[in-house]
Amino acid sequence: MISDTIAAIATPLGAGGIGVIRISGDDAVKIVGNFFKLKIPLVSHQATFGKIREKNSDQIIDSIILIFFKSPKSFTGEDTVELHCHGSSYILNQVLDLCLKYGARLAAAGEFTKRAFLNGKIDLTQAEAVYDLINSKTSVSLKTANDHLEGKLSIKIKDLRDSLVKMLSHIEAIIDFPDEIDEEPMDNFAPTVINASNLINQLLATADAGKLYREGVKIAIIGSPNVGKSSLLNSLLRIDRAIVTDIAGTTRDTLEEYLNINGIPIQIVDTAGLRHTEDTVEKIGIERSLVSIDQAQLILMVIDGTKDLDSEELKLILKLQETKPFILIINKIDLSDNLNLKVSPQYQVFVSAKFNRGIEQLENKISEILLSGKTDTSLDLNINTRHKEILYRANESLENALITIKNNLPIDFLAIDVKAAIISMGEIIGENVTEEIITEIFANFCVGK
Ligand SMILES: Nc1nc2c(ncn2[C@@H]2O[C@H](COP(=O)(O)OP(=O)(O)OP(=O)(O)O)[C@@H](O)[C@H]2O)c(=O)[nH]1
Ligand SMILES: [Mg+2]
Repeated sequence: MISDTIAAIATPLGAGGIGVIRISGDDAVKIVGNFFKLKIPLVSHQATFGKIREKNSDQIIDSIILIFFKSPKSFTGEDTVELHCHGSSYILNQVLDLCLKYGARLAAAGEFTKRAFLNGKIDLTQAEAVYDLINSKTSVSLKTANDHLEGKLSIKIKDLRDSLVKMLSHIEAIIDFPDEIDEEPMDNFAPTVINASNLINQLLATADAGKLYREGVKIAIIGSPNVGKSSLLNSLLRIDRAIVTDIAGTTRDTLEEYLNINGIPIQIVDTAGLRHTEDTVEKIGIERSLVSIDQAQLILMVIDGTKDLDSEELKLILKLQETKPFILIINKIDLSDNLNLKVSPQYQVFVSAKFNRGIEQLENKISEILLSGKTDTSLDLNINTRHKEILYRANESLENALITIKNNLPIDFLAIDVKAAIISMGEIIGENVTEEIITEIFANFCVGK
């Protein structure tokens, strides 16, 4: 049972216009009353202006806006007070200290959201959506998070579970009251099981895209010196980020940046040009380039379209063909575009990094490759890895149920499998989950959320 009152700074530390402290629990109002003159009666959802200062002290700490949310109409479901202070980490820490001094406990990571879940305000998919919302990097991950927060996934899962629960009670009635309820041909149960399994497969098909949009991928730009790798980085970023010169070996260290390509969060790395060198610094840079190639899920291999491929480039392309998805980028098409390619990579794009030509085609090619085989257009719910594991298990139970039906085995077996599937579905929305799983989910949150 939740009994104590928790407090935390809910906004990021550092100077800002405002900074918010959140206090949740039975004693929230009483605690705040020790350093803020409350207007009685305190009205829920109304802002009150006032000063923070300890009783019997002249020292003002801050002038703030207080908002009270009376249980159960708050995010956590408990009495909650928000103190909107000026955004100084010194002020916020002073006020937080007062909360702790008068009886609040410092909230653990994600504890406000955990309480919202434990108090039945949101289910587990919605709690996960709160995390995704805070961490969303592109419009696609934002939409998924909002969809899940609205309960779109929960509704699907609950409908699915309800259909199985209905079937299970029918099966159990047949088992428990054999004299009163006529036995049914096993085949009659097949459609419900098949429907459930189909929907689960549809949901599973969104998992890979979900992971891609949530977590993103790492892409490395590689190639010989002077082919235009840094120019390409700059045109993808649409800013002059990396140094570009006509001197071969300009980029000596890897350079990482973040991009949003058609809704996919991308970490992009510009690397030092690959060549044999005796220069110590350049050598280390090239070693780092090789590490980046290893770590990337997709490679952009740049070549100079005005020159023939040299033997090193050919070797690299052949190696990539065996190991990694890559796009061959033929650069400098403003100078010449009648290149006679000796290789036929699966993907190639012609660009002029200097004059921003072909960049959009390149971006589309990148998202097309990353999404290939991952999108399911019928359901854009983008489930996460935890949902995926549970749905796999649920599907296994349903497959067993189908085997029971096909082989006309005793109906008790069917009851066992359907029950297992129902329990799995419950785990997704947070019914019958262990304390361990709950702790793991909320441990990823930040303090104050
Ligand atoms: N005409 C033309 N010149 C380009 C293009 N892209 C790059 N360059 C020029 O090629 C030279 C090398 O460009 P960088 O972007 O520094 O090449 P890099 O591959 O990063 O080179 P290193 O860092 O030395 O490995 C510069 O003078 C660029 O202006 C292009 O599309 N067209
Ligand atoms: Mg460079």
